[in-house]
Amino acid sequence: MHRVEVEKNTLEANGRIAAENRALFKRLGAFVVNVMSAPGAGKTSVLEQTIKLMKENHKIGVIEGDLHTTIDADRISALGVDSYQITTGTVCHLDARMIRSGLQGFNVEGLDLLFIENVGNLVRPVEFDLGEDSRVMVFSVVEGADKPRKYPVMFHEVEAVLLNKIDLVPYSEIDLPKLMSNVLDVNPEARIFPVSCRTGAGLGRWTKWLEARIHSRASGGARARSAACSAGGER
Ligand SMILES: Nc1nc2c(ncn2[C@@H]2O[C@H](COP(=O)(O)OP(=O)(O)OP(=O)(O)O)[C@@H](O)[C@H]2O)c(=O)[nH]1
Ligand SMILES: [Mg+2]
Repeated sequence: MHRVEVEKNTLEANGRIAAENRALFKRLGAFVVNVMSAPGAGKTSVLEQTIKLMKENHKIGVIEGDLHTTIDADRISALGVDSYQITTGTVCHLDARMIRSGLQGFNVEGLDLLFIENVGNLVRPVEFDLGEDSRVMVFSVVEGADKPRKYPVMFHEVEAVLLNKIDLVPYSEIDLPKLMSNVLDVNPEARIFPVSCRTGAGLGRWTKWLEARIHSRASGGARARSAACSAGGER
């Protein structure tokens, strides 16, 4: 019971800081996308490909969340895009306070698109509002068509699901139509983008949607979020 209270207070405090972050991002004119997934699904690869397609027309920055290394931030910097690494130690998600602290070392002014790559984890990141405008997730199709039903929370809480690594479909048992229908069962409003960072397939549709989403910002905004995981979930 006590643990439930602590969790509730933590999420409430997080929500207050997230609201401040959101107001700041809005004032500075940056559209913010929180990119989440299980480890290794392809978040950084999707960001690399997205940056290549969008950097000519958008001033982009990336905040990277990782347990220990700066590997992902280095991959982004190699593309000539400013990146900032937040290392979380043992914590399997970013929270609004970490983003606020990160903003002291990372200048968002002048950016029109800021990606935040969350720590690889399929459960915990979704509970923490960061002040983003949009939440998207990357899912590696080879993990299986049943996963949206087994781990529904993140699929339910995002606007878009990138089904990555479709180049591997011919070599796996994966039933792509079944996977897509399972995503829609959990979240009927989800935009689904089958993509491959290896071949580039599907990425144009994704970036087109994202551009339209940036332009419709005024009428959109972040989805209401609920702490759908029970208190005391893994960290
Ligand atoms: N075949 C194939 N491999 C991919 C694709 N996208 C990413 N990968 C590979 O998948 C592995 C993980 O990709 P990352 O982009 O590092 O994944 P991530 O989600 O950022 O990983 P973490 O940040 O560690 O959670 C790498 O070896 C990539 O080369 C894809 O579309 N097809
Ligand atoms: Mg990564």
